[in-house]
Amino acid sequence: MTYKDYIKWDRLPTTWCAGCAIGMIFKNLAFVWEKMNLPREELVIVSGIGCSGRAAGYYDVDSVHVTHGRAIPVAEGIKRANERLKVVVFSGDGDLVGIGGNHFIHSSRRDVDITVICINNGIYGMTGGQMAPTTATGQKTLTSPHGTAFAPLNIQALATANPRHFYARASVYQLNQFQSIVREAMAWPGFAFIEVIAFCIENVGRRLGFKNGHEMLFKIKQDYKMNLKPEGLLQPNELGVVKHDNPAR
Ligand SMILES: Cc1ncc(C[n+]2csc(CCOP(=O)(O)OP(=O)(O)O)c2C)c(N)n1
Ligand SMILES: [Mg+2]
Repeated sequence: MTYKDYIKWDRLPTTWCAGCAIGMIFKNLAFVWEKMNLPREELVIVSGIGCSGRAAGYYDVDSVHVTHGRAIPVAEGIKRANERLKVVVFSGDGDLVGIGGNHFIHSSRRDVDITVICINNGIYGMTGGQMAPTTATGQKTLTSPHGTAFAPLNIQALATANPRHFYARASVYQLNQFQSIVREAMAWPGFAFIEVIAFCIENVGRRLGFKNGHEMLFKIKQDYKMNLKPEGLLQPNELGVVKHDNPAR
């Protein structure tokens, strides 16, 4: 098996804009499955609606592209029906922690054994760049032309609220780290949530003065640092894994 076996090449080119972050994450995920030597028939991908949510249709494995916000409960249902499957959710921040936020907190509470990969570009990308619950305070968007006054949702706090948890923050720049986190998450026997810091050039970046996706990628490089052994939670600018396996914490 190579990473190429997990991708529907006849569906390419993808719908993603030139310079988009999603394709890099999409491809690196397939690299991980190649390293795991994971049989395609043991893998299921579930995506919701959004640019990130298009991934389900591009992987050459059993996949479901569900209604907006419902990727996590559908993934939970698949896993509960067939425990042998590796079930991976690949979707956006708006989908998973905006409209789907309630499912996120309850599936994590039930600690169902799935891996959730949340492409956090801090925006509703597909619909044109509207402010999302993840948009940084002060950021200008289509629907917050003077900068949003609100604080972004603290995903880490929600994901680590339960005694047993696995939360990781990765980025589209640090892709080797992303790969090792995915391996760890897929081996974790419980709900594993990976927030991948990404960007959207066409519907956010250009309004902010970025010339291309490359410039946004390097902004992530500057803004985020790895913390391989966090004591407690990650700082907002840190990437790493926060996990706790002992229910009697
Ligand atoms: C029930 C419902 N409400 C709203 C929409 C419109 N809609 C489509 S994609 C989207 C946001 C997607 O944002 P995100 O999940 O962050 O994905 P991105 O496009 O940024 O990758 C919205 C609000 C919809 N399709 N269905
Ligand atoms: Mg988004």
